[in-house]
Amino acid sequence: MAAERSQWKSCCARSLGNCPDDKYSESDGGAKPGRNPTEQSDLAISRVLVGCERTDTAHTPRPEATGSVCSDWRPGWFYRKTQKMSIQHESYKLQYFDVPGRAEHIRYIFAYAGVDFDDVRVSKDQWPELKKKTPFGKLPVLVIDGKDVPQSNAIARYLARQFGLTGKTEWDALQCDVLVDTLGDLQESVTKVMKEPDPIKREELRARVTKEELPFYLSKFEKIVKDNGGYSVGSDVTWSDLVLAVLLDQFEGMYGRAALNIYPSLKGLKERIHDVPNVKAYLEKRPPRSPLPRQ
Ligand SMILES: N[C@@H](CCC(=O)N[C@@H](CS)C(=O)NCC(=O)O)C(=O)O
Repeated sequence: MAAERSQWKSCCARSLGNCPDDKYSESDGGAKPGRNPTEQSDLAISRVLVGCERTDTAHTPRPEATGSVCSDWRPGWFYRKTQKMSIQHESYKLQYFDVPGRAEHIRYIFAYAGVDFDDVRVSKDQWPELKKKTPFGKLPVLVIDGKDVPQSNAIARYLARQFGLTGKTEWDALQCDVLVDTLGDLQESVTKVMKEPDPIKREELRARVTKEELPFYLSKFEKIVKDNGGYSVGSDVTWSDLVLAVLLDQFEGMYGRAALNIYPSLKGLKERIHDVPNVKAYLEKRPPRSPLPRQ
């Protein structure tokens, strides 16, 4: 039941409000003082289920679906409307250091989906105490309704499923995982360069990554995104687009804004993601970087 509910939550979030066919407003159900959370969820869900439904989404249509299709779906709905749903379902506190590192894609997923989360940036001084309380002594940890969840990509994948960002089919979801893991391989090489303490070795590493690994991976990603008409998977935004946007942003930070000119599809994807109002708002309020605590 829980899985079914969350699936519907994502699906419905896309079509809630802003939809010309949606005859139901926020006040028809959902969060109200005096209602317990379960009642709120059920009311919220049943409200949207009878509202408007997309049939071209990643989500299996409910068996009793009436076939009511929203006449004017636009990507913008998704990130604007999930916020309301999330308030009625889960509370999120993301604990990580004040750097992009292994949490930036999680922050992008929240931002893109328009879901509120507590973006806790743990300082060097706070870390030793907090470390003892984390499940495996590492961050990020996402606290979901009071429960600690470690592992960045497990967290990101879970949220992507919750917010309908894993594509239309299981195959799409698999492709997202493949791309995210491949981006992780590239990220690891880039991180190695940044972490190398010996300046001579760092330059050697940097030269190798710049000349070999980055062009190897980026040209492949460029082709994939070009072939998919601007998306890394399928024909809609998925969490792998968001992970890619984070990495491309980092790439531009390292090599300058012109560096992406030879990868026009990747550049376009990154710019589109960064132009999404919720992502833009997150980027504008994102605090400046501070160093990672020593490990
Ligand atoms: N596989 C884990 C790795 C987590 C990890 O290595 N976290 C580092 C920061 S990127 C950390 O917590 N370092 C501090 C420490 O180990 O004390 C994930 O992806 O979440």
